[in-house]
Amino acid sequence: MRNSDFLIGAATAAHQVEGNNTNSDIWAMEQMKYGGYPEKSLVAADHYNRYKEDISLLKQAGLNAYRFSFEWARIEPSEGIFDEREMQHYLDMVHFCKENKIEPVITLHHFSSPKWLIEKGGWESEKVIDAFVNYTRYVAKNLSNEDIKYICTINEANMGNLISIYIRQAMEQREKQNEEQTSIQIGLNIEEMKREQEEKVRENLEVFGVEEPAVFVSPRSPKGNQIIMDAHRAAVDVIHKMLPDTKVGLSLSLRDVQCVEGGEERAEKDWHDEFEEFLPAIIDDDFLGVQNYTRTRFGSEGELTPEEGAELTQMGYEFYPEGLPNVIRRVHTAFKGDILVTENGIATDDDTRRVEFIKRAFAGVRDCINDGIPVKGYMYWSLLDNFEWQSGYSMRFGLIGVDRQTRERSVRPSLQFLGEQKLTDYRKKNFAVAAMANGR
Ligand code: GCO
Repeated sequence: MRNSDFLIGAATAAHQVEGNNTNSDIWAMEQMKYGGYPEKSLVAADHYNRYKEDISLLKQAGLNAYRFSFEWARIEPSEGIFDEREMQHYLDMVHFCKENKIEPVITLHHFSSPKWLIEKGGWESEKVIDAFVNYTRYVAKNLSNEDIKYICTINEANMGNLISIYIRQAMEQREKQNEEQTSIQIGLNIEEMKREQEEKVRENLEVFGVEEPAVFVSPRSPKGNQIIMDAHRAAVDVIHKMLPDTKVGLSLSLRDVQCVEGGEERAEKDWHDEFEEFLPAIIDDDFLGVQNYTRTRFGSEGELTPEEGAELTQMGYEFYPEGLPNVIRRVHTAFKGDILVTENGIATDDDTRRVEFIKRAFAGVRDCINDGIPVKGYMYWSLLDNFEWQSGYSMRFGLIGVDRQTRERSVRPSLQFLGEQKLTDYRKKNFAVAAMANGR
């Protein structure tokens, strides 16, 4: 593959960078006492107004792709009412990318949903399927003249499944600890927890009209998982019909699942929950968006913490860029379509560690391609420092820093470094040059 065909880019998500996403569920939760968001997104990185500056910086550094999301809550702020001006905003972004020879990789849903969708039962209700199809149809109609190469329907379709598993594991852990406490203490805790739970329910009813809002990033039931997969499949059909030249897929959050002796079964189960459960819904897709940040290891007692002395990122993840090629190889054994790395990155204040991370991850991607795996692009997470959901603005993932007060951009060396990455294997190239010099 020539380098010009390969997408090297960076990713963002609307709610995390645009600012003032006021009709969305996450915005509503940010304003709540029990919504789970200690910090509000507010004006975020003001990318809504500054996207030209940001895409220009990406271009200047030599990148050729930009993955960003359309915000459903802006495009359809009330059910069935589409806002043409907001649609035009995203078309303007697409045009700006194209004018600058940047390939836009569009995500239709990246975690945040319109608030009205949650009031109707959210991602646990079958109504979401028709609602998502209507939104997709409207967007596809508007994209019909744009020659879009890639559309990702749903970002991290497996997220709710993973959250429910992590919560279950945490509760088991807590139960174990509780057994060691006295019964009086347990009594007090339970009283307090009950009161808090009641207040929470009251607040949810007030804001969303339901006791437990089923937002995209809440724990998912098996039925909810099926609904997400059905919504994806229905959207794929719509896009294939309306935009026959566009490749369609979704993305999954995939850790590099490893095991030490005794952890085989648990590791298998974890990979099933992250990937295999979703395979039937994606097996015929044009591509899969792979999103990887680290590895995880399982032993006989369950998930292991990183080894003593291992380097950790701001997120507390083990610094492990080799996780990406490992995941790509594993995915490819079961999924034969194209692979796009739609997210891979590190939160750190030390940009030299970001450069090192990209260097090693990219080398791994290059090896996968040399081994014949159809990896079509690498998109670093993230172009900008942004709103990391419940961690607020404390995580710095950006190739470009954003001043919290002034929103001023500061380009980090890692942006340039990513723009300089080539697919050619340097060792092979040097060998070829040497061979030529020797007249062979
Ligand atoms: C996710 C989302 C992003 C995150 C990123 C860093 O993977 O959770 O796609 O919105 O910001 O992953 O945690």
